[in-house]
Parts: sequence; C-alpha cells; structure tokens
Amino acid sequence: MTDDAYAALDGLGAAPLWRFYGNLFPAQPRSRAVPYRWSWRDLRPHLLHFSETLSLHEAERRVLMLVNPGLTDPPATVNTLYAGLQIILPGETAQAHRHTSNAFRFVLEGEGAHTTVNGEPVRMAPGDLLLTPGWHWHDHTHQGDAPMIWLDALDYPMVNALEAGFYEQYHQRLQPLTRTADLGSRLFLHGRLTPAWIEPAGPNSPVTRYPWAETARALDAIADDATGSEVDGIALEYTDPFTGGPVMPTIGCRIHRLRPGFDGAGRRHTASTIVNVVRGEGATIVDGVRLEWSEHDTFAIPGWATYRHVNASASQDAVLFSYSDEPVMRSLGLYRTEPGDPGA
Ligand code: GTQ
Repeated sequence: MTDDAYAALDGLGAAPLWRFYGNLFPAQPRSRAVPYRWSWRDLRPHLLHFSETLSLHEAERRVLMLVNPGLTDPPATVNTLYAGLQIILPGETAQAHRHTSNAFRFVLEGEGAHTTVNGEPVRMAPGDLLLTPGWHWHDHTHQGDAPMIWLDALDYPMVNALEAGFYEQYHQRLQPLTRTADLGSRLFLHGRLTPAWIEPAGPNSPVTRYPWAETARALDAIADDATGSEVDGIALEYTDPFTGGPVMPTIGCRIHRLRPGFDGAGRRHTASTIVNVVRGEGATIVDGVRLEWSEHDTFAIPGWATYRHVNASASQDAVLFSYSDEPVMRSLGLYRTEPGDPGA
C-alpha cells in the first residue's frame, strides 16, 4: 500500500522530499572529485606520440585531458574546472574558434608559438600565463623549431552545469592580425599605471599575457622579506589591473613560492583547486592522500578537502602555479574556509 503510494508519484513528476533530504542538504560538501596527481614524466611521451600520429586537421586541438577518476562523465579535473596538456608542432596551426567558457594557457615547454586572441597575436614562452576570456576568438600558430606544450585551463564543467555553453567556429582557419603583437600585456606593463583612455570592457582582465619574466621578478622582489601564508607560502594573485580582482569571473590564478623545507599548515576551503608544478619537488597531502610531485606535474585539490604543502628540498625553492573557482564561491557568498589536518 505504502509502496503503491510512492509508485503513484512517479508518473506525476513528484517525489517525497523526506527520502532525499540528506543528499540534497548535506551537512558539508562531499566532492565527487578525488585527490589526484598527473605525472608529466608519464604523460609527455604520449603527447609526443600523438603529435606524430594525429594531424591538427583531424583534431580541433591535440590535447590530453586530465580526467579526475571521480569525474569521468562528463570528464573534468575538479568539480568546476578542467586541465589539459596541449601539444603543437612547428609549422602547425589550430583552428580559430570561440566559446563562452573562459580559458587560459600556462606554458610548460618550448617557445615560438603565439595565440591570437581577438586579432592580437600573443607570444608564448615557458611560465607565461595567457588569457582567452569567454567568447574571445582564439587560434594557435607555431613558428618555432621544437614542439611546444602548455597547460590548458577551462571552466566548461561549470559553464555546462549552468547550461550556458555556446561555441562557434571562425569562418577561416586563422583570424586576421588586427592588433599589435602583445599590446594587451604592454598596455598594462606597470601594474599600478593603467591607461586612462581605455574603458574596462567585460568581466575579465584586459591583460592578454602575464609574462614569466614579470612573475619571477615579483617573486624575487619579496622572497627574502615576506613570510607569506603558512598554508600557501608566498602566494601572489594574478589580477585584473582595473579591479584588482581575479583575472576572469570564474577562475582565479596564483603563483606560489614555497621556501626550502616549507612544511605548510593544513586548511580547507570550498573552492576547488588545480595546481601545476613550475619548479621543485615536494608533496601535497590531501584528505589523507599523499600526492608526490615534481616539475610540470599537475594535481587536484577537491573543494572542502583539507590539504597541506611540503617542499621536499632543504636548499631549493618549490614554485607552484594554481587556479581555482574561488571568484565564483566568493561572489555567490559560498566561500568558506577553516584550518584542519589532512592526516597521513
Ligand atoms: O586551445 O582553444 O584544452 O578550445 C580545450 C578546448 C583547448 C583551445 C582545450 C579548447 C582549447
């Protein structure tokens, strides 16, 4: 009788809240994403293999997605964000397109390529951060003499969850170059002198490229004096010069220097985070899982997972690049953080 009463609801598009309550209103977030480390050493040979066997006319982009074992359908790296490793060979071009997802590249290996963003060619070299904000046309061209590999980041898991994904291909393979090369980074070269004639347009930073040379200079300038965060080391946020806020509405990017022997404090926050290792060796313990990392490895810290970073070297810095959905959490009033011990 009771079962019949429940069964009758099925055909009426109704369900008893009391049978779902705990899942719909969990006492705290339970990420489906798991702590995970993607090995650069293991993946790089596979990237090189596909660069020899798959042309860029067969694939829109030649990218290995970094798929979290807890998030395989649809594939994502953490709940809201994605990371991929993209390879492009000398002489190749990648088709111009645009999508509502915000994207950026963080360059890992090689030089001589450029990404054209809304008509502006933006040069790429190791450690550079290049923005491709939502609905900006972008295509890639490589004129160097060795393969180039970079980390791609996109917010498509979040955009698709919001059912706001649009995509369009440009009517030619490449956009015409209508702006001076690197203008978007040169206009804002001095972070505290902002061109007064330019109106802020859109919710993203107008800087097209944050060059590694500038990032390294900023880290070096304070490295011996600043104590930094006991959790995240000397952590600098890449900012929008107009607002001082994050580079894009959905993604915040940071560079971290962990001093030799850094043995960080534990913390958790609702933001989901992806980290790429720029330099050094160490480990990050995430909810009891020890993720050992070295140069160019990528790892995932799910939202509300407790983590702490360790620099394994007593003499060398470790440098980490991280990105997260913290801007979304903050702007929606959902950002929470507290200290904790990840164990292990
Ligand atoms: O290079 O435009 O990894 O559109 C995924 C989607 C890279 C790109 C990705 C993309 C791109």
